[in-house]
Amino acid sequence: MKKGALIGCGFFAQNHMHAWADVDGAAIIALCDRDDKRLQETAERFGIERTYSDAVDLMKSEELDFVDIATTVQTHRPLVELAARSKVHIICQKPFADTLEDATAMVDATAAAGVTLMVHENFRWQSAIRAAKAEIEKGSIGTPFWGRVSFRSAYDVYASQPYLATDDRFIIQDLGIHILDIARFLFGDARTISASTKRVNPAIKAEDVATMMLVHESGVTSVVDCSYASRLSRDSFPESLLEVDGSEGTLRLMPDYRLVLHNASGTRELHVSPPLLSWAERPWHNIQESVYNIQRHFIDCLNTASTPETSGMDNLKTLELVEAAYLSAAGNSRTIILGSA
Ligand code: NAD
Ligand code: 89Y
Repeated sequence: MKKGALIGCGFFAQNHMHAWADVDGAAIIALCDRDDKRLQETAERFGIERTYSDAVDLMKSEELDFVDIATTVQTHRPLVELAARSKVHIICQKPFADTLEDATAMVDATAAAGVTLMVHENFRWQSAIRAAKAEIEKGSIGTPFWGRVSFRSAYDVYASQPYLATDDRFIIQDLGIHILDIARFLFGDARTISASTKRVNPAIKAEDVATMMLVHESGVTSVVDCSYASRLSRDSFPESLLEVDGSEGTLRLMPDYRLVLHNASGTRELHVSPPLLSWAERPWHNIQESVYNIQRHFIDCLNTASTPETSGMDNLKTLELVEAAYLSAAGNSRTIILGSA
C-alpha cells in the first residue's frame, strides 16, 4: 500500500480524494491546508484523522510514499522542492509552474532526489480521448495530416474558481494547457505555434478566448481553440471535441461523446461516454473519471518503477507551448519556433 498525503484541500482536491478512495494500492493518510475550515471539512468528509496546517510539519511528522499537491500554481515550486528534499514521490496539479524556470528547477530537484514527479495533466486520460487515440493508432483513418482540438463553452467556471477571473493569465494557462496537451498526445510534439487571444467577458482580467495553430514534428497541422465566451444553444462543458483528417478517412469526436469514423469501408459511430463513477456529478464526470485514471496510472508507475506519461520532464513541453502561445499572441500572432521561445 502506497501511503500519501494531500496538500491543498480546495475545490478540485475533493475530486482527488474521491478518486484516491477508489484507487487500489493507495491510501491518503494525512491532509494539509493552511485554511483550517477547508482542512477540517475535507478531513471530516473523507474520515482522515491526521491534519496539518503547514507542509513542513506534515513532512516532518509523517512517513509517506507520495504527496499529492492540489494547490494553485504559486505554491507548486516550494512544495515540490520540500517533497523532493523529503524523498517522497510527487503528483502536482497543473499548471505545473508560472515560468519555465520554475518548472525546470522542479524537474531538476526531483531528478536529483531520485523521486518520481508526475504532473496531474488529466485531460488526455478522459476515456473519449483515449478511444480517439486508439482509433488513430490502429489506422482507422490512415496517416493524420490535420487536426482540431476544440473546447468552447460559456460555463461559469468563475463561481468555483474565482481566481480565474482575477489572474493575469486565464484561458491558455488554465484550460488551453490541457487542450494543447491533448494535441501533443494525439499528434506528437510541435515545431511551431502561433496564437491569437481575446478577452470578451468585461468582468474578468485576462483572455477568455484563444486560437492557436501548431505544426507538429509528425507533419500534422493542428488548430487548438478554447473559449469561455461561446454562448451555444447546447453547452457541452467540459467536453473536448476533436476533428482529425487522415490519408484514408476522418475522425470526429462530437458533443455527447459521439465518435464518428469514416473511411472507404463506411461510417462507424461509437458512443464513448465516460462511466459515471459513484461519486461523480454531471457535467464534470468526464474530468472526474480522468482524475481517477491518472491517479491510478501514478500508482501503477510507482509499483513498476516506470515513468508517468505526463512526467515533470514531459510537461515542460506542454508548458513551453503555453509560454510560446502567449509570446505569439503578444507579438501579433507571430510564429514561434519551439525550443527558442
Ligand atoms: P483552491 O483555491 O480551491 O484550493 C487550493 C487550496 O490550497 C486552498 O484551500 C489553499 O488554502 C490551499 N493552499 C495553498 N497553498 C498552500 C500551502 N502552501 N500549504 C497548504 N495549503 C495550501 O484551488 P482549486 O480550484 O482547487 O485549484 C487547485 C489547482 O487545481 C489549480 O492549479 C487548478 O488549476 C487545478 N485544477 C485542475 C483541474 C483539472 O482538471 N486538472 C480542474 C480544476 C482545477
Ligand atoms: O481549471 C480548469 C481545469 O483544469 O479544467 C477545467 C477548469 O476547472 C476550468 O477551466
